[in-house]
Amino acid sequence: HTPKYLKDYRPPAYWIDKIDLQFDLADDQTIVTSTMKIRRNNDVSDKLTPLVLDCRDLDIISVVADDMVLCSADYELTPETFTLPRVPELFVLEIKNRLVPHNNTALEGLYRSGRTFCTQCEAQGFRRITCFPDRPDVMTLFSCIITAEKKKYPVLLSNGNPVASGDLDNGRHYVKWEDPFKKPSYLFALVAGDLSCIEDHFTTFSGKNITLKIFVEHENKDKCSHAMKSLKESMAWDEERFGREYDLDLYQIVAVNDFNMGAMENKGLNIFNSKYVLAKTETATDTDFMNIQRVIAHEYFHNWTGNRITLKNWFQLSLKEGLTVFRDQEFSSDLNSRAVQRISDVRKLRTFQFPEDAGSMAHPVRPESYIEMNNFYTMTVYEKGSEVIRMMFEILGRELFRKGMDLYFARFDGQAVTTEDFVQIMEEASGIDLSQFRLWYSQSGTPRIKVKREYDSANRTLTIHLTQNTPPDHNQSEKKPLHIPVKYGLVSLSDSNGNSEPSGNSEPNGNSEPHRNPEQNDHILHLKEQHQTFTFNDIAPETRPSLFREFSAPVIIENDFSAEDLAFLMANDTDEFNRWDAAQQLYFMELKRIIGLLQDEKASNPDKTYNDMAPPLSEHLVNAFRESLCNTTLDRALIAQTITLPGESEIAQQYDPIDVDAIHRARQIMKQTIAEKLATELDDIIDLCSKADPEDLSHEAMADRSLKNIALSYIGSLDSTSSHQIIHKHYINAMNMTDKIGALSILCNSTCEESTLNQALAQFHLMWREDPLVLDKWFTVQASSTRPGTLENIKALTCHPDFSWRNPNRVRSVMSILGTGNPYIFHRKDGNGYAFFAEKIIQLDKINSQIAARLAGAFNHWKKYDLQRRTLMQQQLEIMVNTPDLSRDVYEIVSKALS
Ligand code: HT7
Ligand code: ZN
Repeated sequence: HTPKYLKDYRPPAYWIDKIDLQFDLADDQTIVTSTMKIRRNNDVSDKLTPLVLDCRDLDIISVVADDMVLCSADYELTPETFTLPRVPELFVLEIKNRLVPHNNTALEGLYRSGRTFCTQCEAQGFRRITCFPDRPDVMTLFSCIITAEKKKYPVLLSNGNPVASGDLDNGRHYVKWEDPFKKPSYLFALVAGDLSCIEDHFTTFSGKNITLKIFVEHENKDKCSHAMKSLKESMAWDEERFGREYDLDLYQIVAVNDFNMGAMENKGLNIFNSKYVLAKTETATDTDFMNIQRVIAHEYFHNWTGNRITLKNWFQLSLKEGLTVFRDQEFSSDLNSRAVQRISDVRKLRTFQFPEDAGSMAHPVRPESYIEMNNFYTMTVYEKGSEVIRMMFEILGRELFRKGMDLYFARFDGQAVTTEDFVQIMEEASGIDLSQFRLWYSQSGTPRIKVKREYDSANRTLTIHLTQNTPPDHNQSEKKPLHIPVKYGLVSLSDSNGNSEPSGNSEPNGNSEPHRNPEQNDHILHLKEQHQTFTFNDIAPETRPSLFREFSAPVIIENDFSAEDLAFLMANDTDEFNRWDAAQQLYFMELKRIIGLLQDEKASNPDKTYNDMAPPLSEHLVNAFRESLCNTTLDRALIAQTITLPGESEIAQQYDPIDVDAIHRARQIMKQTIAEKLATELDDIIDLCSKADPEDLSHEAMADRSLKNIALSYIGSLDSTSSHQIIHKHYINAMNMTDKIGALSILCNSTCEESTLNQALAQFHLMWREDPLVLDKWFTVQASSTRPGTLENIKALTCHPDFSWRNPNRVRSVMSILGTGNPYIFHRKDGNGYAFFAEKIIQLDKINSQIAARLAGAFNHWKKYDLQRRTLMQQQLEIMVNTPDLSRDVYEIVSKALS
């Protein structure tokens, strides 16, 4: 399990100019024949340089070099490499090997999902198919002939264009595919099965007609229209916003049920987790519809940012992922509500990336080492990577950023490049110095920004002191100050546009002008030093600064606002994101106060449980909440976001040690008190928002449903039969999946009678047991419950006939929910949550180590808990790390957690 280091990167010793693949598929085995045109890279190799190809547990049948049959003594085969000690400068190598796809439970390489054959090659799955330099900087022309029994596998797909097809003996047939674009092996794909196809067309801006095809199981043919619509929207948007046109005549998407991640951008043949393709309002929620639009777009955008321009090595992963996430976020913002999109993206960043950046797996956006590459498809690479691109967008401004992107596409098309190449292009296009900014790629951790205000009433000046500090970690013991763009406005009742120019000094010594480039966006302060001061002149008293508007940098902001300041900003800030954020800060402030009261009471009465305590909620919070809830001028989707309390994991980040039970109880008290005090207002909102057509997917209809369901969750938090009856009635009357699963989830978290809940769950199961994606939801709502007995129920769910350890969606629907979505149950004080979880990780590791490693991340923050929990988690980590034959994937996560 030795690490690979960025500093050890060397260009490849040999190039593969062309590879012709043949797959002979059968139920019991697949024979792969690969014919490669190999050329020495004379820049780095000579005739003594051996040819080393990657492979993983391959069963080699024959090897032929330039028509010479080789015997096993002519080459060296280890579980991970195939080596020819001496090779000519140019030659042809043919390797034949045998695969058994139905035994491939890792879902990497060639495997079966139900009756369909499919592949997953990113990051290093191609080496499980055949011997090859399986690295992204080896770009090759691919052709692929697939042969299979025609009746069972009428559809045979690969990348590029079909160039030949026909019938063979014994009921078999073949299709030959050629991809005209050179690509790295991670973008290779093959699919064979009995699938339905939905077809449409898109005409590009130069008038090219592109055929669009989505392949699904026959019974899902009626669930593809939203995915197709999203694909056409993505193609139009990329032309409009980035000038990018599609380059093949055919774009194919295949949906499969067994998939380790969300989707894969293989050239011309995207393979998707069916969760991100299939939807109709009866079976999919509004969130599912939004996610499908986003993921379809993300994979489509990779055609330029990832496929045409790819990676020099895997350390550069954020070059394609951070940039493509930025592009998909902008797409969703342009097509839907920008403010709601930003809020949801920031929530994701704060809930998942911030803790990752403060834990044992913390790494820079461009990591310097890895043991298992699959472990580095992280929130940091994707989400923080996107924030880094977004900051460049803010610093350069829209036009210069676009100029930089145009130059990037023109300069690097067809090449494998680095994040450094990207930053250099942005500098070249804009003339802006990004030397300090580059630190965002190499330094891990979330910067904390302290804000202090001073108002001088005699001179009417407002001075803002900003101090940045990034805590040291195992990546760097000392952190340097970063270049942080602070988008701002000043909010007062007299100046409601929220804009004012800073004057005075930004330098710590106080004698130079603020950094301002005329080409740059207005209203940005550039924080570059550890401490900087900005002074604004002619400022009315009672003016509040609105800083980091639209969350202009991925930082933790510690400001000096009072509850009154926050309520003011919540009501008056012109920046919709910051209005929402003011509400979140107000909730945090109050939650912290209640948690403190609970802990104090417990300290003086150790026998009491938190459930017996109920400190009162402050009046100002209820009032601010009422104002947001009843603001008839606001977008209802924004109201829904504003009245959503921070989750328990987000609250936990503010504590060391984390008091799981106090956090749970404080949030519960807040929810119940609001529900009691604002019952009438909540009821009115529920009525008002219940009128949307259940099939309507407009922003307004979705907004109504989101507000109704969050309002219902407040009602459902009350411990009264009448409130449970209201929720149950909504469950019964629900006419789409958003409302159905919304109500069922509230019931699962309520104190309603066991029989009411069981009846609802049984009815739901009976109705949907044939639909795997809906059944996942049934598992999820139960695993998310905080009712007593949930852990025992989760254990039972993993033994349910519909549960399978071989299906990642099903595993996630129970286990990921327990490990990351249900801290109150996972962190049960008796340690049973930990013991169960570790035992299942060890078992799952043998089936699918990638998914097992993801689950193991639930232990990454064990050092932040009380001594008893810490000890119990450490014990489980030690059991896991000492398990014989542990995979590289799980080993990396667990050993790093323990170190
Ligand atoms: N680029 C894709 C990554 C991916 C992946 C990585 C490891 C193992 C399985 C995988 N499936 C897909 C997804 C994306 O970011 O678009
Ligand atoms: Zn991606």
